[in-house]
Amino acid sequence: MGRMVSDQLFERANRRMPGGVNSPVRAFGAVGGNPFFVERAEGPWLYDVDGNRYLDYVCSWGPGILGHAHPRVIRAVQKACGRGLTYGAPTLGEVELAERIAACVPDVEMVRLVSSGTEAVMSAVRVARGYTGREKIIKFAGNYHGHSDGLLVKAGSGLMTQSVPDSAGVPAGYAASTLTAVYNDQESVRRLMEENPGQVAAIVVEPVAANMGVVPPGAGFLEFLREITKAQGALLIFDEVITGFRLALGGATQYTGVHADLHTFGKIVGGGMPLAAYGGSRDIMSCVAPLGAVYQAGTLSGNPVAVTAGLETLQILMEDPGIYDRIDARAGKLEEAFRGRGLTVNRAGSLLSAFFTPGWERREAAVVENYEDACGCDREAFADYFNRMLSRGIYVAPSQFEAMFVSDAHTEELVEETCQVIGDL
Ligand code: KE4
Repeated sequence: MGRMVSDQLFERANRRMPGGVNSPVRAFGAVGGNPFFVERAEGPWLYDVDGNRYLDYVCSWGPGILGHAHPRVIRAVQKACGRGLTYGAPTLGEVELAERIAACVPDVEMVRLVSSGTEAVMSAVRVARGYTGREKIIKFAGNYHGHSDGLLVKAGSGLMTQSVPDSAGVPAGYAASTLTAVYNDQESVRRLMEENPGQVAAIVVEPVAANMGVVPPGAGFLEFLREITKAQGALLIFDEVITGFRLALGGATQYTGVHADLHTFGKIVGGGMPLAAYGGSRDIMSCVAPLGAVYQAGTLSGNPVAVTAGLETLQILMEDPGIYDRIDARAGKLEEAFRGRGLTVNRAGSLLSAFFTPGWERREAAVVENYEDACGCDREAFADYFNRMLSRGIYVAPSQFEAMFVSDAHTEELVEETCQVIGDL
């Protein structure tokens, strides 16, 4: 089927919204053509306005670990809506969600609910600065932590997709307080710490990078970050907006064994609704207003409908932790299929990326361990792969620098079919 209605909608959208979208990477800029407009989603499927159906490996960029429109989550949200959409006052649900996050992630004794991953990471960095009294932060090239000014430096995700790692409009002063290291390169971190003694408030890191494509931490890398931050009096912030409740119920710490001072969450924790969170020890989180001097607030923070979606999602995951074994195994099948095509694949649990590294056509072995490796990939080859998959009804992220997500709704049969398509590409 064609995509005539989507094309018409995209034309209308472009008249009223920059790029016709509300988030850049959705515009298909890196892969050509126009994006399809979604009418509804269910389980592993997206249905567009022209009646096409796609097997969805984007899962809304991560929240959809249970698949779309999980019946229990929908029922809970429908009931919550009947009690009103927002109160701007404390609710039982917020207490229960804070308790549930703390039960899953032992580093988190206290948590603050916010409305987006950007807000969560921006706030966690402010807490680290307030707690340490220091200004500078270290991030990693290719890591993406949302679009707050100080973190749009050498960022991944849509900025890499558009080849603009540093956004316009960010005052030089902000960028000056953000130091950039090389992911998986301990020396690059050590050098920045030595050049800025006593000035680094925190290292913020994606414990498994997923915004330059998936790049897992090399052996000892996270352990090194934990040691050097402790030795230097800086905090370690795990940005778990993607990895939280994705790699395991306990997120990156359960998956890697490495602890952090602050964790940020998004996507899954909100069950697909606008809800995110940041948290850490009682000592550190006591800095946050109204308890402490670090101000952070939000009209819709802890929104009762979003909290309901998050609570029900985490409840389902806690009742059936076997989900993680299932989605990890299915992602492993996809990994095998991509390797069978001679592609370099990075995978962490149910997160994976196939890279079109230089020489991929000749099946030349390559590794992608950092931003520079990822930047060297063949974007045209990726675009061709994306469109060939889409033409076979399989929707992967429209960017080499995003992850492929597997949900519990992706059955073994559907994954097997996908592997066939990958094999025939
Ligand atoms: P949001 O503000 O988009 O909810 O979260 C920002 C964020 C923070 N930290 C990490 C590790 C993230 O991956 C993100 C957002 N992820 C992108 C996709 N890689 C969101 C998709 C988009 O920008 O449209």
